[in-house]
Amino acid sequence: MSNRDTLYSTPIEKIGDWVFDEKIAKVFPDMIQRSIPGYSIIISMIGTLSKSFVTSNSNIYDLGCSLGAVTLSVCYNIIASNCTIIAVDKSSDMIKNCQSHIDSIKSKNTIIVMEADILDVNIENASMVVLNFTLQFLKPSTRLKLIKKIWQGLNPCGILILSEKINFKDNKINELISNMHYNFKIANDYSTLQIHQKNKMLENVMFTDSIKTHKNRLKQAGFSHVEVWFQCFNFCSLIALK
Ligand code: GEK
Repeated sequence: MSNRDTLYSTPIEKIGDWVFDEKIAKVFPDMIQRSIPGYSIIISMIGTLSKSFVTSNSNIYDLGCSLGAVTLSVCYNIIASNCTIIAVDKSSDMIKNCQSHIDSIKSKNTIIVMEADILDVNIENASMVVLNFTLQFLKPSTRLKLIKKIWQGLNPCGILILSEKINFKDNKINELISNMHYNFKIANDYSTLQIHQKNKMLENVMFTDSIKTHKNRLKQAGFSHVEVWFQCFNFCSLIALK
């Protein structure tokens, strides 16, 4: 049972930057469900995609795995045999909790949980790589290099799934869709104060791109086929095929 996210519901005197620490790890499943429209659909569809794309004797990477939701979805759905799922996160609190989830399940495939910066991880023999709401937390100047590394580490016909919060160049649309997301969080029982304080904390930590920027970067890195397969408000998920 996930703990209810009541963080930042009282006024904070000095608002600092967002950190993926123990407090966040404890409430993470509830927080992400109530904050990202379509999160559970994306998680279950990644599992479905793994049935078609994961090949036997290959690696699957869950980059920025948090508590391992993608890893578990893939693990339960893979049809191929002798696969290794590598779940990576640089937050030690996320990794601790992720490891204990993984330890509590039975898997016919190998799962490696790794505390590391995804910029430092080798990608090799991969049939599927997932960046589920992680790229947005990387410095924009490092993103192309990471996507190129993923492209190089993917086997022919391999897939990258990239889910992100996005922005829109049209200011009117950007405001309208941001309001739709705000109303989604209000409907999910977050207060105006919580939303405001969290947004402030994320200001120097999360930088969104437009769909066009994502597509151009994926193409520049070498991906031949790139498309959005899911979008709800200012959240989307893309597939990129090698
Ligand atoms: C899910 N994918 O539940 N290296 C490794 N990890 C990083 C890095 C980095 N450079 N930067 C950020 N992270 C998950 C949700 S959450 C999304 C991903 C969110 C990690 C960070 O520690 C955090 O756990 C995760 O990326 C982002 O499907 O909270 O909106």
